[in-house]
Amino acid sequence: MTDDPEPPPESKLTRSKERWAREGKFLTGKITRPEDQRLPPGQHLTRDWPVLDLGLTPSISRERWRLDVYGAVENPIFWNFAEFSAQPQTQFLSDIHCVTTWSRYDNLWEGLSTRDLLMACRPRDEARFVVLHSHDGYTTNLALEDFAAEDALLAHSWSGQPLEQDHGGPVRLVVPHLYFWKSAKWLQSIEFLDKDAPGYWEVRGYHNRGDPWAEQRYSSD
Ligand SMILES: Nc1nc2c(c(=O)[nH]1)N[C@H]1C(S)=C(S)[C@@H](COP(=O)(O)O)O[C@H]1N2
Ligand SMILES: [Mo]
Repeated sequence: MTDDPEPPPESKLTRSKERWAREGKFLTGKITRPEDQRLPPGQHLTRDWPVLDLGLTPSISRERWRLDVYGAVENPIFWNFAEFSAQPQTQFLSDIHCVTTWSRYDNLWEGLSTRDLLMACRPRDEARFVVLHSHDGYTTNLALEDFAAEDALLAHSWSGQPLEQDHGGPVRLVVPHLYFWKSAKWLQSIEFLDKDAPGYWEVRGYHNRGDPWAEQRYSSD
């Protein structure tokens, strides 16, 4: 008989990670993208990058910008831009799919992955949903497992340059596997909740989840 190796000491973080793994928190397996297909149904490809928003374009410098992470988390966060930039940096290359039918391939984003953010704020057991709050008053909601998708991030740069104000700078969310309205620009705060709380477009007829591969455009879809 061989001795079993000593298990590593239990920490709060490893317990959270185990629980997330058990519950499939980080799995986006419900997205059904066919392997040979890159353009979702009903979309067309564009090479430029349209600007879409409520038309308010808040002007927030990196010096004034703060990120507030609160609600059902063990460790609430309040970072300025320097503290945010001191977190682990990740680059992702991903496609944009907007519900208004344009898609744009190969966007190079850089920032803090949502998984690293989750390691820092540690959602409590009851946390199941996330609401993003933006400086223009915009909100959008996500299930925790969609927020935690492996290629989702809080982006401060695009194509190696600081994210332009028109596109949500200093910092926006990017959740590539859902329609782009879920990717909140001018990010101000992130709220963790035990219950879902539909956001700006979700209460105005857009689908609650917005999977482009299932064409979840409107609440009737
Ligand atoms: N704060 C904020 N974020 C937002 C919006 C908005 O109006 N305000 N519009 C959403 C919509 S509908 C889309 S399609 C994308 C557009 O992002 P872009 O202007 O960088 O293409 O931002 C999303 N995020
Ligand atoms: Mo949109």
